[in-house]
Amino acid sequence: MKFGHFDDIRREYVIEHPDTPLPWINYLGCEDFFGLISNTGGGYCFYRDARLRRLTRYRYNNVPGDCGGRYLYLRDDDTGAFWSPTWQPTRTELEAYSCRHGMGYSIIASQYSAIEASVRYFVPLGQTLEVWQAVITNRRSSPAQLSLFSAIEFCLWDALDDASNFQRNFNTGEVEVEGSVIYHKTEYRERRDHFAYFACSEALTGFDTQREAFLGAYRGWDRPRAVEEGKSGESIAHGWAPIGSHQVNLRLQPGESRTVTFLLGYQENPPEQKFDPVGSQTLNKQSVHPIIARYLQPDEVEKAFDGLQHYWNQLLDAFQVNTPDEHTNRMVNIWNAYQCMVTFNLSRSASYFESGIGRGMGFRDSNQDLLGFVHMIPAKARQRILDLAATQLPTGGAYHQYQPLTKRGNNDVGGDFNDDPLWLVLAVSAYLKETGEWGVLDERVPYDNQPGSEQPLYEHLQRSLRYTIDRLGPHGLPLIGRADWNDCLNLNCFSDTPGQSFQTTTNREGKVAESVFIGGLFALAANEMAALSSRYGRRADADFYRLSAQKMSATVMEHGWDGEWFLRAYDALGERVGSKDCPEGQIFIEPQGICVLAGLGATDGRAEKALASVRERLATQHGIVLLQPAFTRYYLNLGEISSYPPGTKENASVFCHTNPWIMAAEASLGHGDQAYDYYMRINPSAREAISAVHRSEPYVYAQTIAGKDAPSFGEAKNSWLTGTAAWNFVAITQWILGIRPTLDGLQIAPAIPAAWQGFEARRLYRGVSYVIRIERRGRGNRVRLEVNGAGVEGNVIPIPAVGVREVKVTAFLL
Ligand code: BGC
Ligand code: IFM
Repeated sequence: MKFGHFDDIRREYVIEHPDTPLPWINYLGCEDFFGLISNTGGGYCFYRDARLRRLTRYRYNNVPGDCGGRYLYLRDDDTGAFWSPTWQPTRTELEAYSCRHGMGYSIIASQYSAIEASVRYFVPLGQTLEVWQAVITNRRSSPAQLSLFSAIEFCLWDALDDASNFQRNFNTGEVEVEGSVIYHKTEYRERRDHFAYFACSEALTGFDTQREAFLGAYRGWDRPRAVEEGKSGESIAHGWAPIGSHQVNLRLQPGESRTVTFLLGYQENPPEQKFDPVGSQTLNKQSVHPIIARYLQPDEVEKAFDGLQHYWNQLLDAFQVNTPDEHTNRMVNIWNAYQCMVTFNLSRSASYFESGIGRGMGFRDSNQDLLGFVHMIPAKARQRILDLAATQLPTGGAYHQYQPLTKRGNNDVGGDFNDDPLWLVLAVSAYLKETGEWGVLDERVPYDNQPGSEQPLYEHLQRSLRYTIDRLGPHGLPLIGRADWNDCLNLNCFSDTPGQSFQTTTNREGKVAESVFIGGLFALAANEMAALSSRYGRRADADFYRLSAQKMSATVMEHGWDGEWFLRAYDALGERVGSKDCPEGQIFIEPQGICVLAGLGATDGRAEKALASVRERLATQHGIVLLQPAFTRYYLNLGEISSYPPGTKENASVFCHTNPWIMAAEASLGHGDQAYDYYMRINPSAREAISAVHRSEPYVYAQTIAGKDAPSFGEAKNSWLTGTAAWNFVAITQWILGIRPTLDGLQIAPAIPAAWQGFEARRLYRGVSYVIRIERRGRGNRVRLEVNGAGVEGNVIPIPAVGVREVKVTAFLL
């Protein structure tokens, strides 16, 4: 069953039923002001930091679900009937409903009692406000007398405190109302720093700012007293729960439309004002008057909307393909790239699964996310790299997370995730392959943000690799530390309290756990570093890293091979993890993907064998599960991974982030059909037809799909903020379609399905527009390139200065 359809021309997903299995959301904003918006108007917004500058309140575990958002109510003043044009919160059965989620905007339209309403929500570029533009049309044959009410609930800024510190917070709330603008000024006495405003384009019939006055005691958002009675309470909040609600009367003739605009914004005062202890307590309202006046004008709203569309078109146009498959096209051209940008903006902070108060920016996550957006925003990717490197520790290790507002590393979840530093090497390598901007390696960056500790980025990368080399275990494999990519594989834990075991890193008998996965990752990163070093004029370093990669590869082949696949690890007692000898968890996906990608087993058939084992043991119709057999009980020596029920999360779900490693590995061996088959199994658009099973949004990837051991096999969870976005983009564009940036130019090495005769792509690369046409001519394992009509040796297009390059590729593929 489907709940909507894709509109690829408008780059939108159109939801046709409000009661989707889960709220299907979108993101507003792409700079400093962000909003999450569901298909029924739910969600919240914040300025930069979802925890510390939360404008509106949202209750994750609310009943009914997804209640709290950007609400409008229409009331027929002749009959007293009222409804919500976004369906929530009244959930009145509508005559028509659609929600168009687009690139940075959502439009929710509906009809009830022959009154049509369409509300467009977006954040203008360069502004810290969201626009809700409502167009109300009377489709009746008689005049309609309507009241339109708005309603939002303010959050008292720090979302964690807001949800817990009631003894204080029930006293602090303050507002001001001036004309059609409601100001939220809680905290202003103390900080004189920031405030929020909620403006309306019309003269008001009434307003409310105190929640209980608007709702009525013991009522919910579905039946506010003010709406039921058609009369606002003119309430001014003193403490308790400040809200913003406008009431506007509309008399519409048959066929007549009216546009009513609301602005919900954030304003920050200049530093002089906030740090002056005896400064004025007067709200700096005049600072936002011009902004409000501007965006209440429909032509300004239109201009801003056009600007937003132009911004997204430009980003997405950096890479467009036309393949024989519509699911591939729309994911590559639109949604996968869009999701990569959302992970750039939000990291893992705020989604319908991440509360916005829990997590900062992950070191590992942000480095990997970069692989998916570097081609769209190279300059911002560069800054991200420098920010990340500045949190690196002098040992080469990393804080696992840092705070977006301060850009400082934090120890909230502890450290010692021993894979962390290696991802920085892969991120920088991806940046250099994309841009060729070698100057970045000379940038002086501090360690742990400590002034005076600055060293060139190149040295940071060296320390990243050194970190692994300095931490090898009994088999010569890298020590895993607290965990590697798999946060829940906690092998150094022998606490006797199962619930706490993953927090300890003690080991017994002098043995410490080792990770085969980090071995593979190190080989991959060290080879990348060797390539960077030699082009950077450091020949001796290049030799060292090449040798280090070879040594590590040999160690993995000797101690990390289990006969039919790569082992996962050795636990702290030196026992094999991910081996045929284990009672459960005999094979894990991660080392199969990363080791093959690092070139391990390429010449002796072991890479082929490892991938064949994945096919036989891990692949399912809903994707490749993380391990088999799933853990059916808790294992003290494995930690959190075995705390999950079988088939969920790290315990044998289809952990989507890892699937593209296998796709890329298959493609690297020339197995186009197999790589593409895996790609399609988790492609959200291809799964749209089974939305009742998949349940999450069909336009973005989710972190997991329940594995075959789970009762809900096939159900996706934790959509949007996941490394799955970046890695799938890499797998399809660089490995299957084979358009791969390298240090020497764009390489064309497709591994496409046998049924495809070819495809076309447009790729902006180092300022040059490439128009690439690939045609399959026969079997083999090579391509012939013609660039602007002239034949070129090999499969890498030499880098020209500027211009347009027509590239004809004749492919002879397996
Ligand atoms: C979760 C893991 C997740 C990790 C992220 C853990 O608490 O259970 O699934 O990967 O947090 O850091
Ligand atoms: O690798 C991690 C990631 O950093 C956070 N989410 C889960 C992944 C696997 O544990």
